[in-house]
Amino acid sequence: MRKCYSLFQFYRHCLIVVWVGGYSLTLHAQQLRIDKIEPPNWWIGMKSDSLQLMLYGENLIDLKVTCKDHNFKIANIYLTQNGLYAFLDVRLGKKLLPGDYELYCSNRYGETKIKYELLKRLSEKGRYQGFSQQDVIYLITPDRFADGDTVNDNIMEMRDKFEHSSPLGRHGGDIQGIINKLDYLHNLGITAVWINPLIENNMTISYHGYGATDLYKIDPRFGSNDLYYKLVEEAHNRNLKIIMDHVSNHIGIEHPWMKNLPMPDWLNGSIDNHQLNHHGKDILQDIHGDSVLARNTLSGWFVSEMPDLDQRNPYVAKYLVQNTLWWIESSGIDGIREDTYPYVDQGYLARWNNTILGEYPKFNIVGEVWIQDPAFIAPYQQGSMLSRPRNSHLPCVTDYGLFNAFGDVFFRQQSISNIYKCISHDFLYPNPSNLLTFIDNHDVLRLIDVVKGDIRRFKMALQLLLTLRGIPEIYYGTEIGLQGGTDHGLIRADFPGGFRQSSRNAFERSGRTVQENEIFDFVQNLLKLRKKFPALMQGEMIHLPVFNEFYIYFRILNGEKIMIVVNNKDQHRQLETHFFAHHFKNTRFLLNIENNTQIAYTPGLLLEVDGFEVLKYKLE
Ligand SMILES: [Ca+2]
Ligand SMILES: [Ca+2]
Repeated sequence: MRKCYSLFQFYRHCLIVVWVGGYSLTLHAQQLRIDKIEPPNWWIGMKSDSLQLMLYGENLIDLKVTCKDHNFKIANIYLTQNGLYAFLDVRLGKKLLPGDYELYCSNRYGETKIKYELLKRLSEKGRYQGFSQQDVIYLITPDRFADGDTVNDNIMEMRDKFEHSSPLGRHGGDIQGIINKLDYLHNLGITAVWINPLIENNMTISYHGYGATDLYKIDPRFGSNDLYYKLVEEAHNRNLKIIMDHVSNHIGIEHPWMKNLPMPDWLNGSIDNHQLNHHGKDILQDIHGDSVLARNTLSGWFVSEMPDLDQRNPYVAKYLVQNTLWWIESSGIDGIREDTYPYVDQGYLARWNNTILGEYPKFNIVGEVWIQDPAFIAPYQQGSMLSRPRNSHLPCVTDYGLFNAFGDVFFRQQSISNIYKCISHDFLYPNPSNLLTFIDNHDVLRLIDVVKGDIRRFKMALQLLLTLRGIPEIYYGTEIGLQGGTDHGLIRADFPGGFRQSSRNAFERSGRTVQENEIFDFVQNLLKLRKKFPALMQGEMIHLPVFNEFYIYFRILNGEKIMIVVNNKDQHRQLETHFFAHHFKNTRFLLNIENNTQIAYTPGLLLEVDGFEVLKYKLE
């Protein structure tokens, strides 16, 4: 594996090991000690010349830090009262070169030297690419997708042991497992992979990754930082993009900060005295909303195991911004999915987005806004006239409005006009093309369970997802109709064949059931159709009001016009086309893009549509 690393990555790995060793000093009581610096390195030539280093140690009271190179200028030092942390404001001069910079630290408890590394930035080519409607995103819960390295299944000194039989236990999936399946994903037709958080979660019941205990380290159960960089490189080699799942809102309660908080206002509240969150997200936009309850959504702890960071503290904000830039620059990822977006201080997030997009203009960020009404989601998108603060700078939001409409149609079996109504609210969004659309994900019922096993409606839902506007996301396993359950641990079921405990290998045709192969082929073909007919991905969308449970819409791009007809009834029917005949001006025939058959167009054409069928015609 290691031989696949770039020389640069290998070189950097060696240096970090040496330097961490360089920090160690003989330990005596009441001695100055510096254990760790974050960020662990930085780069020459970033947009901003300011860098804030967080030093962890002991007896840092009255610490003085100097650097002989005046281009590495330490402009300010902030020391915390407990003597355990120091924040250095550094100004990086234009003449700085990549290399090691020696920082001389001293106070009444002693003196020590530490080294800090500034790296040369890598070429942007093929990195930080962003994601768009031209992509199809595949969402992976890494503990449950594939175990590529059984040696890391249990790490002795870490909480949360390997417990494959338990739905809430760790199942052993990891980064190597994902690398091993990149060819499978490429073959399926996926173009981007969003992976639930991979950073260290030394917590109990934290296989999901949302309780960070080290914001600069990949969890050893998943691999290492270097293996993550390799994943991004291997994905890029296959024209697959990588989207990182990021959390600004909270950390895990076992984070070392919790034993000695850097500052009293590092968190909203404390372990002993904090509010639990009432999750009232609508209140945040409601002009009649109760301000105390609104404050609770922003400052209450998401759950009691997840301390809420106070991003209004400028040191917390700077830490999080730099941490995010560090991961992007280190790895070359293409986008971020930002967790629990409405729960975070919005002023901070606007600056966070703006800084990231200023550094990486092609990058894309999607905020998880789990509210069902588009009127309450839209204000979070960049350029909204409704947002507070005025510009969020957030390009993309999760389309929980459409998700809810899908639920109305496919779970609650209501009229398909719910989807029409939802999409007709797109005028609220500054950019409806940059919505992340989905029917299932790691938090909600799997699609096969939504449609209660009805394959025709399962296929209908996927066809809508993959031909309506937006950036579609497919949850791992949905491409074979994987079943889940109502419980989180079951929704995030093992992909069959990803684990040594699996009784069959559904990554391969021979290991799939007849129905699974039927669904796999169906999804693969749909993804091929999107590539063959770009109008399906990025065309202008025109839709007609639903009548008699027919939903008809067009995707139009550069003269390519595709008509999609959805029959939301369990019966074969004829569709009269005369009332939208204006769409067939100059149309000679309708080409069925799925089976390549043609129908000659004549005014008053009747189209034959099977029960729960979705027809896709190119107008020629
Ligand atoms: Ca493993
Ligand atoms: Ca919060």
